[in-house]
Amino acid sequence: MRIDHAELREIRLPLVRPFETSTGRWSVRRVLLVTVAGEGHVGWGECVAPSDPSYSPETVDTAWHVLERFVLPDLPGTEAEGPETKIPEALLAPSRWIRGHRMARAAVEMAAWDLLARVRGEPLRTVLGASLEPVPVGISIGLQPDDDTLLHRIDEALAAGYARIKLKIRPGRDVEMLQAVRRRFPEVPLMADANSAYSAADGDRLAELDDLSLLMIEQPLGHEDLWEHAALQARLRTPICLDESIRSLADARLALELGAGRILNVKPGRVGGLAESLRLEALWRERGQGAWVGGMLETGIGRAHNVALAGLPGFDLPGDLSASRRYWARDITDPEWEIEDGMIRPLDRPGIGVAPDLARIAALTVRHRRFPEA
Ligand code: OSB
Ligand code: MG
Repeated sequence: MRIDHAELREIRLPLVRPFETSTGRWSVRRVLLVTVAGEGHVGWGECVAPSDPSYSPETVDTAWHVLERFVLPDLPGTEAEGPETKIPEALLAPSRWIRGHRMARAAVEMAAWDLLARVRGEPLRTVLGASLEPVPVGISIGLQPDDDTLLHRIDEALAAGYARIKLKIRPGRDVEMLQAVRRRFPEVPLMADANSAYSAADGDRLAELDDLSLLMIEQPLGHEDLWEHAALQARLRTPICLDESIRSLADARLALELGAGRILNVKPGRVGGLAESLRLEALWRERGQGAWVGGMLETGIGRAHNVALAGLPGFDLPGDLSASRRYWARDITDPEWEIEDGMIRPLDRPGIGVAPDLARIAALTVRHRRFPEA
């Protein structure tokens, strides 16, 4: 497979409602889209880096810089053959020397997976080695101004069929808030995500969550605090799920060795792409630990990659996949993603399955570059 040219664009898409976490508030999603063209087909990838470095060091602008300056200029003309699942990473070999910037590189790697699947005429799910079965879907609900609003949002999510509710927490909106939710919804599969809002000194407070039958507590401590997570896990009954802390297979091996968490949230952007996600899935499955596919407020394009990945057997827990309408008044793909009976179904069509709405994407584009230029 050969890549002839690539394109990079930034679009801006307003969220239907602001999304608030312990680190800040998202109102408009700035999204970088990458296309790679070759063999008569075009593959699409989405960069999940946010506007600011609050989730990881990467931002939309660092990703643009690294892609424009170091990754995409070397891509046209690269060729790779051999075992199918090695091709996307092999196509990125010219930029293997780059340290970090995984979200930037993942956008290209994922576009190469879509291209590979389209060239083969198979759904991305199939190329990744997964079935086309629908998968259960959870929802991530941001911080709300008060408990009444939160309970109302949970009612809406349950009515929409979501199979698991994840609530964002932070100091000041944690134990009492979750107790109120548990009183109202004693049986709902519930979990909390702190996005690193706590430190090792908050162990007593976090231990109070053990009485709430949470499925897991996601990333309570700092993004570099694996050792502290291990100490916390040793005193909690509730499983810890790691998100920000796991950027690679090496991080995951260390986390397992330390006992830093029992459950893994895999976001392909965070770990550098789908190939690394497959290695994480295999590792976690071999160890018999729970795992699921996370989200970063993606458009229908990034969501399609996540839905494809979520079909692998190691992802045995509902992912943060969500319907398009949860975030967007109108998505940029045809069709948009829908939930049916708490499940999301991959499309039986080549590649990511959904068609990017080119006219709408053009109308939303604020900057654009082509490699090689025209
Ligand atoms: O921590 O999982 C997270 C959104 C943006 C950044 C980080 C996170 C999230 C979510 C939303 O929880 C997941 C989604 O529905 O896309
Ligand atoms: Mg998280």
